[in-house]
Amino acid sequence: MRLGNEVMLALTAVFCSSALSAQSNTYILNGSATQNSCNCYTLTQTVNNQSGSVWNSTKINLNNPFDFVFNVFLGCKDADGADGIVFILQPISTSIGGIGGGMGFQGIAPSVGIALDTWQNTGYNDPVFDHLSIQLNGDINHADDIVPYMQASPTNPNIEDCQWHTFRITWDPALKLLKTYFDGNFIQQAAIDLIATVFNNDPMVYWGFSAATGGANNLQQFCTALNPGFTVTPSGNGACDGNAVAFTNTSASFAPITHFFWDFGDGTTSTLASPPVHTYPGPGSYTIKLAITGLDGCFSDTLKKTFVVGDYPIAGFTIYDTCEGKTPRLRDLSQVNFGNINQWQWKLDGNPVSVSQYPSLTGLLPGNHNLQLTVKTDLGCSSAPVSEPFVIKPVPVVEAGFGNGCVKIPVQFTGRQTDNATTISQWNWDFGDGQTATQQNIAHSYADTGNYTVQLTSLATNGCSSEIQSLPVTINKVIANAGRDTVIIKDQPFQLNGNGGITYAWSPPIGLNNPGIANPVTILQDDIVYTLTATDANGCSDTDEISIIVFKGSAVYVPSAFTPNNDGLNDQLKPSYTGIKTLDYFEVYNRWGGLVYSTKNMSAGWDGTVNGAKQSPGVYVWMLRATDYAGKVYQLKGTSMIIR
Ligand SMILES: [Ca+2]
Ligand SMILES: [Ca+2]
Ligand SMILES: [Ca+2]
Repeated sequence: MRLGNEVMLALTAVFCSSALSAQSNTYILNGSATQNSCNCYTLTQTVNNQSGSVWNSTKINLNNPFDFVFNVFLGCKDADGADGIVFILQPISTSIGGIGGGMGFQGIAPSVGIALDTWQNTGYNDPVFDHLSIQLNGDINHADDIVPYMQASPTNPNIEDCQWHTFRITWDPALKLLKTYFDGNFIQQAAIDLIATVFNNDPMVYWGFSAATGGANNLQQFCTALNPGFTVTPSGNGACDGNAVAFTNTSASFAPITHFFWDFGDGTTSTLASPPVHTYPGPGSYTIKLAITGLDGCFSDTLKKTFVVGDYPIAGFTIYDTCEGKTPRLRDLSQVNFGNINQWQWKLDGNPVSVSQYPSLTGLLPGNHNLQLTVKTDLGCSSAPVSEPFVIKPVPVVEAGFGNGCVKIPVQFTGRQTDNATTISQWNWDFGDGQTATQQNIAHSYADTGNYTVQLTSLATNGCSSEIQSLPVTINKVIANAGRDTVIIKDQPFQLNGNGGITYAWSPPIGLNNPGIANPVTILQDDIVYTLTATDANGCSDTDEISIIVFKGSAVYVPSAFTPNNDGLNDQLKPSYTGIKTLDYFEVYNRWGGLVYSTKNMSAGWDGTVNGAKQSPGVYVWMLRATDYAGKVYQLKGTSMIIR
């Protein structure tokens, strides 16, 4: 920014509306300065090359301490915002100021300036950040500073942030200490005998602000502080119904506060600096207001804060009896009219168990229990505790007894109760083959072989079910084979050949050397049918029969006549065979030697026709060859007559 140290002369004098204090309520405005309200002034507008200053019209005596609190506004432009404002003590005039980087302070001597500098003038060794400095006699070059400059805001290198900030300056003549604060934070101090060192032993000085713009600008303002403030106890969100609430005044003001106006939001008010504790008429949200008036006659804005008075919640819940191993069903029914329940304290059988809305109630032992709940709101209001009894009911315990079985043979299933706390009212068998039963003990037959999963549960009279017992069962099957039917020779040993099982029994035992083995030897005199019972390792069994014919001798007989008239008697010429194993042929010829019939089938015979034509009565010749079971061959020839 361009150097600017022009000193301006007085232009205007403006008076505040109240005349409560002759010393502090009259201010003289110069240059671009304007009054915004009773206690607030604009020093420069957003216009280049402006100079504004505001001076209290009455000198103060530096032999007395002061504690000045201001609100300052450095504008809304940072990089292109300039130049800053300076609090100045000087004995010369109420009509001085100047434009540019000197901020209206440059060149004024004797003087003390406390600058809030928002433009970096490298020629004056300004840092890049907005800074606070304590300087003497209008010398703005930091090379000559009596104490180091500091960043003006400890939290932000930029104070041209469109915000109001507090700016406090105190003077202690006993300690000869000048101290500065920004937004409530101590920033810098200078230990200096101002009266003797700077002001040539004259304690009387004017105080005021100057500000300037140059090639860049900002809206720059200050107020003599008139900031209402208070705290409420209890702090936080609020209080519970019926509790006393305390209010503490924390207002900050340039001039002494002459009047307080409290509105507690419930129709009651107070004008005391420290109002008595207050009890609100009931739960609700109240708007507390405080406005103050300074000794200079200025009225503050009204500070408003919302304060919530909560009511007491009512704890409530329902809990349902359940069976051991299950979690009892729980429903929180707590309620509150004002505020929000955000804390739950559960006690189970007298012991704290949870602070969740829904505690985890698992693994409880059977028996009588008691659950207690106390709730609290976000306003800190607690309910009375409520309790509910509940019961964890015992569950039956059962065992299933059975063994592996055989197809279509009933398997015995046995249910056994092993607890003594329940009375079982129903048993539930699932045999794994789609069949179920509800008896304690029951026989069940499986239609097919296989591995099945049997499940057993029981239901007790208290409504609780046992855990599912799940066990495998194997169903087996045996197919007995006694061998093919056969013909054997009388009195000759014959070995039977049974299979299909592990153990065997042949019945009847006639002729057998051992009826209890698979392959006994039999010697027979007469035909017999044996029944073989084969049994496997699981006890499954099956039976099969073998029919044995005993060959005792052979014979062939051919009738000498037959009567093929379809009367059912002797209608065929058919040999009878005894002990014959195979027939090679049986042939019939007519009287002219023509073959009229031939067969190898021992159950067949001639019906007296050839190609459907009845043959004439008379004599026919037959020939036959057959072999018996002993190997004897019959070669026979003879005649038979057709009789019609
Ligand atoms: Ca700036
Ligand atoms: Ca500067
Ligand atoms: Ca800045």
